[in-house]
Amino acid sequence: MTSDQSKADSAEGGTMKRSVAVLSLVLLGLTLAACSLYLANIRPIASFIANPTSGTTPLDVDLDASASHDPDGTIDTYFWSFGDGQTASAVVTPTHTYTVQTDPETFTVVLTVTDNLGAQDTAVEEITVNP
Ligand SMILES: [Ca+2]
Repeated sequence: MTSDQSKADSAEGGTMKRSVAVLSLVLLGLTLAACSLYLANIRPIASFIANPTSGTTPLDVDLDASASHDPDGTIDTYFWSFGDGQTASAVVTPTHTYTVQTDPETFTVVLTVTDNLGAQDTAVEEITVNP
């Protein structure tokens, strides 16, 4: 009776140890899968066209980021910094008006795109505005 009881206990202990080992392996596998997914993510490519890139104030510039893409996913966000202190987000084809007072000025437009896994890329274009 005592011997049977101890056998049963030890068998139960063995099953528990196996369960813990299996759970550990599953967790390890999930961690490795998450890491490889993150490491394998290819960065998106930011690209845009500005038209025109120079002119007299007030200058309406059409910006088009539709050539931006992500080789292995999708682009989640578009963020524009127009170079004159103003910004825009969630717009692929904004139009921005530049104004200068007495001297010509060059503004640097920076587009930042973020893919579905958080990787980013930027593209830059300069706009010259004459009074
Ligand atoms: Ca990607």
